[in-house]
Formats: sequence, structure tokens, C-alpha cells
Amino acid sequence: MKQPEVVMIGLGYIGLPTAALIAQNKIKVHGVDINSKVVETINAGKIHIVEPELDLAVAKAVKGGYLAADTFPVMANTYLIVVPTPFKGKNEPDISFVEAATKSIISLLKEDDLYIIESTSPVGTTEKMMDLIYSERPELRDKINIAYCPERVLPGNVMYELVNNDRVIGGVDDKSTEKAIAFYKQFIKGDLHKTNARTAEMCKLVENSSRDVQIAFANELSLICDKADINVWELIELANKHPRVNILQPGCGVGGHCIAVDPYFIVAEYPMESKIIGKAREINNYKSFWCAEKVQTAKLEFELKNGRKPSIALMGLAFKPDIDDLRESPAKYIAQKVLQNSNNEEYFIVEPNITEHKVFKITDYKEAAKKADIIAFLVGHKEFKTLEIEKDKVVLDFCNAIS
Ligand code: SAJ
Repeated sequence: MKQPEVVMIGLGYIGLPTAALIAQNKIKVHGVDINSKVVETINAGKIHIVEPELDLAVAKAVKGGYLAADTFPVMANTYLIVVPTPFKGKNEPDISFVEAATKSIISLLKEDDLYIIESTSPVGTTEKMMDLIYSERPELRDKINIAYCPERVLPGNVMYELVNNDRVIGGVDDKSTEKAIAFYKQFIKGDLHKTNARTAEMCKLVENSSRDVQIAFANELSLICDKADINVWELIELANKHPRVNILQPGCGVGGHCIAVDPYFIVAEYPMESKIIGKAREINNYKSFWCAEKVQTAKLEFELKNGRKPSIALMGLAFKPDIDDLRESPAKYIAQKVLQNSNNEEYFIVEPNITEHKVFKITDYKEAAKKADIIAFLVGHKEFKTLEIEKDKVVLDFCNAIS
């Protein structure tokens, strides 16, 4: 492959679909991943993650010669950093992957190049990386273009949303913003909104924090309603009849690798100011703990009433309905917690979207619902809606799964 136009560092849930999309537009992409297995898989035209339509896009891009992967970068004109930003210590963002990815391309940079970070990052990361680049290559100061552009796709619908969602693009200066806009215009149909790098970084964090805060409100209502003996789902449905009220749904807590994570990036840096954002995280985490306690109480009540230990079905492990993704899943946390407190009861762990798990023995959902005395719905998977549940069962429906 002759010199690629784009180097994509990080070929995960966002990097690979983005690389495939760029390649579909006949722009040559050199994908980089530290995992040589991932590199091999992609070069064979295959994929290592579950995402509808991605397999075809990657196969076509590789076959057409527009996408190739490797464990190291090469010279290009545009460099995209799409690597994870996990936590270290007590919910502190760890930007060491962004830093390592940046370091790996510094020596390749030349005048007029475009460097973009897409990884969710704490405010100021793009400027920090700019300083890092210029400390090693002072002759390039103000001669390259540096920008931040977060993604906002929904897992499971990535290939559609990547093309059609609006994007927020912020450069470290106007020239960088314009250059980044021109780059994304080649393959994105959604509107491209200009700003500066710090605002773009904060925008991503705020989008996910906003959702976390709204879900925390719904979860708080569910705790209040449980005490007040009110059906929270009926209450929310009625309150939402107001033309300007739109309350989200309570559940077992908040999971996934974005909404349960990104708010901490704000709290870690602005702890005194981000009171509601921090509290929302606490409430949503507490909701999972509360659900586990409810299962525990139901077990004890059953034993007192019936003079024998109950069998328990835990329905769902994924972090949200109708997916197979268990990352940061509140349901998985609850299952672990309940099993830690087990006292020789029989358990049925259900997850219709996966067939096996290295820790949990997975049981068919119909069989579990038939055999268990206590059925706790942890995720609102579509399969559960049609279950016929016998009247003598104790049902704990934490996510309105069966109404
Ligand atoms: N949840 C509730 N109640 C609700 C809605 C969701 O408890 O009313 C829970 C879900 O069960 C799940 C969690 O919240 O545990 C997060 O689910 P989600 O569907 O809100 O979000 P994700 O993590 O699948 O994807 C999000 C998306 N962000 C928003 O909707 C604001 C997506 O657009 C982002 O691109 C993605 O995070 C990301 O990468 O940041």
C-alpha cells in the first residue's frame, strides 16, 4: 500500500468502524493497534468485535486495499487517536494511552498535517498533547493542525450513526478547526459544529453526564416510590403527559463504558463545582446495591414464610436491554453480590444474548422462570416480556421488564 492518507491509532469499538467508514470513501487508512491478534484479524478482512454491518465494511475495505492494519504507525497526512481513556486510582482519568499514541507519531509529523483526538478525554488533554508534540518538534509550532472531535454513536447502531450524527469539532486554533471540519466533511453527512478544543472535550463529558443525571432522577424516584407504595413506572408515564416533562426510566443502575464513566472525568477535575454530577453517580451506583439488598431480603422473607430455602433466578447480565455487552454492567454487579451472599440456595443466571460465561453458568430464561421461587428481573430484555409467570412466584421487577 502506498503512503496512506490517514493513520488511525486504536482499532476498537469506535476506531475500527471509523477506519472502515473512511476507507469506504476511498481514502487509504493505516490502522494501528497494540494487539497483534486484532491486527491479524483485520488484515484477514474479519472483525474482533460485535457490531452490525461492520464485518462487511471491513472486509470490503481490506479487499479493496483501502484499509490495512499494523502494530506501528507510518507517515500519513492525518492522524486520529481513538484509544481508551480508563481510570486510575479513585476514578481519576488515565490519559496514558492517548499520550503513548501521540508519542508514537510525533517523529512522523510534518508541516500542514492534521492530528485529531477522538478518545473521551478530560478537559485540556488536546492542549497537553499539543505541548507534548511541540516540546519534541519545536520547529512545527503552529505549522500543524490539532483538534478534538468526540464520537457520539450508540453501540449496536454505529455504522449508521457514525455517518449521520452531528459532530462537534474543536481545534486549538481556527485554522485547525477548519482543517478538521474539511477532513470529516469527506465522510460525514451530519452537521459539523465548530468550537474550540476545550469546549469540544467538555461537550462529550456533558452529554453523557446529562443522561446520567437524568437517569439518577428516575432511580431516585424509584427508591421514593418503593417506600411510598407507588408504581414508579405508572407515575413516570403520567408525569410525562406534561408537555415539558420527560423523565427517563429507572433500572438496576447505569452501566456501559460511557455514561457510567465519563461523569467522573468532570468530578475528578472540578470536585467542588460538580455536585449534581457527582451525586448522580452515587445514586446510580447505590441503585445497584439496593437491588442486590432487595434480593437478599426476598430470600430471607421466603425462608421465614415457607420454612425452606428458595431458588432464585437472576434475569439478565448485560448493561442494557437486547445487547450482549456486559461491560460495567449493573446486572452483573448485582449477580456477583447476590452470589457472594449465597447460603446454599439454588441460583439460575440468565442472559439470553450470550451462550456461555467464564464465571456464571447460564440457564435458559424459560427454564429459570419455571424453576425458581424468586425471579429478579435485572435487565429488560425483549424475551422476558412474553414469559408466563406462575402466580405463586415472588417477582422483583427492577426494570419494568414484564409489564
Ligand atoms: N438507562 C436507564 N434508564 C434509561 C436509559 C438508560 O437506566 O432511561 C441505563 C441503561 O440500562 C444502561 C445505561 O443507562 O445501563 C446506559 O445506556 P444508554 O443507552 O443510555 O447509553 P450507551 O452507554 O449505550 O451509549 C451512550 C450513548 N449516549 C447517550 O445516549 C447520551 C451514545 O450516544 C454515546 O455515544 C455512548 O454512550 C458513548 O460512547 O459515550
